[in-house]
Amino acid sequence: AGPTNPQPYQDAYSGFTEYVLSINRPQYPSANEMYLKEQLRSLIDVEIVQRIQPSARVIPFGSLVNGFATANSDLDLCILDDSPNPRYKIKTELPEVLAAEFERYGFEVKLLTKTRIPIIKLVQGPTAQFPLGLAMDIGFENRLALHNTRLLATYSRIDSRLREMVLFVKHWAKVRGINSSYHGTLSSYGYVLTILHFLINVASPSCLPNLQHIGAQVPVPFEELECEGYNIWFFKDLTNIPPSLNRRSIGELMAEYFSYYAQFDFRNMVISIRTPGGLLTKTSKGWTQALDRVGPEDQKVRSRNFLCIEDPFEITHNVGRTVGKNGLYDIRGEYMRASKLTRARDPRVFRALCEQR
Ligand code: 3AT
Ligand code: MG
Repeated sequence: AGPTNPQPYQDAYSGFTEYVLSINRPQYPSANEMYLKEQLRSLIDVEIVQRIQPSARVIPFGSLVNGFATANSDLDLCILDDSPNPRYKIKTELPEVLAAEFERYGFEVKLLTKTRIPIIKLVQGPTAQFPLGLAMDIGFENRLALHNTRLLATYSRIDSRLREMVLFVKHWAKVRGINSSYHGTLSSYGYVLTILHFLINVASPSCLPNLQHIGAQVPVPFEELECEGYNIWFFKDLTNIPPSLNRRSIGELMAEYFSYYAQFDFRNMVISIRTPGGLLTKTSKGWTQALDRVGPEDQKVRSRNFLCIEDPFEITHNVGRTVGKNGLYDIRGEYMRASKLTRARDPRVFRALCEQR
């Protein structure tokens, strides 16, 4: 069953809600696109990966599964292997073997080994099925990503306003040039966490419960409790979650979201959706300076702490670590601009919100 939101929302921001939905509607992926992407995943799984490494499997994660996909969004895949003696070692040997194999299949291939986990980036040129081409990210043994995908998917099933806010913020951040972890700003995943913090802790009454804090801790199997040493438990019984008392429109929530982050204390605070209240200080996390560590290939990996968003499970990981000083300046600037434009409540003014920068 999809999300249920009982009554129509209050309508003070109806013009802005209409604008948000008019931006989102053309971006909803069609059922056909989702079907074709699943077929491609299956082909990669069965024909390519399992032929090379029979014990491996290819699992989708990210927006394709969490409900936040847009038309033409990339395909995030994860390769897992539970075998105690696999043909190729999954993190050190398999990536190279597979990269060569994907090239034989005509994909444009880039293998990244200096990242936290090895990643293969595949690009397929325009085809009849994907006229705009298709980008894929394939990670190896990225198990925590499967769990955070599930957490996001569960939140998106509780309240349909979350998905609309995510699609709009993703679009806004893309056209305003602040949605690229490769260029010193924030990934879509980071933006989703900012929205979750807002809906759980800031909106009043709150729109979403904190799934990592509600519900009796009834005995659950170990796989639901821990992954790679991190606590991954969250409340999954959606039938026991009452609808939110917050009936604000999508437009009003969006306006509140922008104004909250326009004033947010990025200098001192850490966004933490697992924590009651949703905030921690940088000092309490020890996230006060840039941290250099040595990566898997002896290269220096820099984690900056200008903008801090704690991963809901991997709590030592700052999802915003890619954001540099200029990136934070741009992101803050865009939040302030958005807040000002939406406050005008005049379509001639707020239409500028998603103008290409
Ligand atoms: P797009 O439609 O691709 O923009 P998306 O929802 O697929 O949005 P991302 O591509 O940013 O989101 O991320 C896909 C998944 O990858 C989400 C999360 O499981 C993982 N991920 C992305 N960025 C990070 C990060 N900085 N830290 C940890 N996990 C991340
Ligand atoms: Mg993605």
